[in-house]
Amino acid sequence: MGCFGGSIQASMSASEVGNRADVNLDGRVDLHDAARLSEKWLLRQDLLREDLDRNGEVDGADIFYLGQNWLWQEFEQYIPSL
Ligand SMILES: [Ca+2]
Ligand SMILES: [Ca+2]
Repeated sequence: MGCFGGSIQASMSASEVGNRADVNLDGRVDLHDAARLSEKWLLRQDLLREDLDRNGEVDGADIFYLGQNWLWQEFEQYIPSL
């Protein structure tokens, strides 16, 4: 448990399963997540999923984080052999 253990922030730690950039929790980082960020663009509020770097605002740093994780997938796609 980190410094936020037992608090509401504990559920938003960097060690959570998956990828923070996967805002809609569908197992990949793509345009759907970018759309979620655009809906909350420049919104200042604590504990927003779209605030990827957890600085209290949905801003350019979050777009940068999304870009670094672009096309991430939770599971490898099944590619059948020929
Ligand atoms: Ca997603
Ligand atoms: Ca942010």
